[in-house]
Amino acid sequence: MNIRGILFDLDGVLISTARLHYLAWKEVANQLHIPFDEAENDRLRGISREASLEILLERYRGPALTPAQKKLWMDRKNQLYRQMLQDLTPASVAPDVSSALRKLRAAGFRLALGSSSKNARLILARTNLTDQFDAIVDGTEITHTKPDPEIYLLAASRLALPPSSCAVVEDAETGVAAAKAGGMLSIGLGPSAAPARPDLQIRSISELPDLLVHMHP
Ligand code: B16
Ligand code: MG
Repeated sequence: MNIRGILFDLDGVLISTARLHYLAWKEVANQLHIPFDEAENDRLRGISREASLEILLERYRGPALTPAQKKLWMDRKNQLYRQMLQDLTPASVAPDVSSALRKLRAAGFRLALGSSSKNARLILARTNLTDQFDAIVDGTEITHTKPDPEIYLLAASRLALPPSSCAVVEDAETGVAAAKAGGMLSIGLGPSAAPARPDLQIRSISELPDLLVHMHP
């Protein structure tokens, strides 16, 4: 198998922002008297802000919310989340993430980011990761979110590579499904990705270089 490009998810793969998303949604859930815990939060991985609110509202028992009210709650969540992102620094990038990116670049792979988050560029800037990527696609550039393959197809095309020459690294079921639908090699990181049956499963990003290096032509 010839793999030339690696397409990375952001939240939950390169940076531990899943916990920050959880804390922000938890605040909204509390205010709306919706039961919400970290297990339920796993359903929001890789899902857009709009779709995340709809999942949260499955257990909402108050009067129906208008579209304008939904927008206010999404804005509230995003405001809380962005406040938390202010604490990110280059030190927020785990050493095994930096090391894996460095080794993969040295091995000749082209690297791209494919994040559903509209905050992805802010996160990359605060953590000094922007320059690590040959291409970046975020939630502001796509019409259909994961599990639709749009984000990864766009990332592959920005690397000027066919999907079959790319591997996707994902922590979410929706992201693995997007990779499969796009015709890329899917690599699941951690237990939340496993139910989508990725082509390869890893427990830590430190396993990536050894796994992929022999696939480079
Ligand atoms: P925002 P990823 C996703 O990012 C997150 O996993 C998901 O929890 C979040 O709701 C989504 O981004 C949208 O994020 O509200 O910041 O636009 O995993 O695709 O990097
Ligand atoms: Mg993710």
